[in-house]
Amino acid sequence: MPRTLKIAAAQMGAVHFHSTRQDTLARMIKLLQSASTLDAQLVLFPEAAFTTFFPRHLISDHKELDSFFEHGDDLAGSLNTKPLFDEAMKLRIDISVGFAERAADGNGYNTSVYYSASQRKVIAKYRKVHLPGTKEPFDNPDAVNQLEKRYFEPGNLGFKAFRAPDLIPGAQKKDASNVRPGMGDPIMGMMICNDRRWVEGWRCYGLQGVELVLCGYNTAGFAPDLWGTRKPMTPKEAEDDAVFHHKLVMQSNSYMNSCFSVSAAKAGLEDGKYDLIGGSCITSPEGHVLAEAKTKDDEIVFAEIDLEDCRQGKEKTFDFDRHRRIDQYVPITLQTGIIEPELL
Ligand code: CDT
Repeated sequence: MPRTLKIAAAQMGAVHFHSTRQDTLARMIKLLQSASTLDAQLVLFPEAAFTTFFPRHLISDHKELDSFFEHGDDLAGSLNTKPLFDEAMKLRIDISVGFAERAADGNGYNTSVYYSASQRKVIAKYRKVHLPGTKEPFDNPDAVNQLEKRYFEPGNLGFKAFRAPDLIPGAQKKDASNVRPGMGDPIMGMMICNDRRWVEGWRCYGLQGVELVLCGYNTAGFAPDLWGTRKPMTPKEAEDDAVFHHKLVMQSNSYMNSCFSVSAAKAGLEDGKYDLIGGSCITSPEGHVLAEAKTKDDEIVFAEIDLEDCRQGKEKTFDFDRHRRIDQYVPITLQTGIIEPELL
């Protein structure tokens, strides 16, 4: 039985250090409205969508730093962000959106939430596990910094898949007779930017039968102090490579976990000098790109997908239950860094 879903990535162009919250929010609402003209049921916004990607800046003033964070637990009810959720409710579109979270205990997290329009509430929350970059800025004053380890704690909510209700008519519920895999409400998982490069998170979701992975990102096009680039590399070559690697991980991990994925970039030239890649895309369980961004500006990337297409991979090539050999994977959870074999 087909289980179709109309999904969209809301790619955002540059958001500058001094862009106002109101302007950025207005752009997000406009994107949501244009996704609505395509009958999108779910729209994904980028990582840290409401502001510029502030971790590239060393900000020592507490008040200034805090202005980039959302406070309190109720994103859908907070003044800065509420209009986006109100619009989603009005248009009956589920949204997933990334933001900097200041938790009640004072810790910062790089977070995303999933808001169900039919439930009128946030039904799932994820905190970014893999924080790239450094705690201290580089000595080189021209370097692009990525101070996520300074501003955020590593996510502590795990990779917890969840079901999104009321998107698929006739989806099987808990109390149904004859319950079968692949007949219920869509199974989704969130990750944020750098997480997409790590197979472990994908596999955690794969092991929960994930059907759609949502990933917002801010990826520098040219940051030689951060990226392990081949040298010499022009900014254009580095950016092409960064887009290639982005799509590579979305396509290959979708394939290996028999799921769709949608990714949404914050792109473009921020503050006239920080270049972020575009490349927002939707990929299939066979690893194909179904739709992708053509610009580095505000743009909707849309596809109609059939979650039923996840079944053949989950039941054949990647039938985990029949083919995985966990006794042979021990180092994966016992070891972080590399331990080379002894020298000959
Ligand atoms: N935002 C984010 O996680 N960006 C990283 C840049 C990596 S820099 C070492 C990314 O993986 O795209």
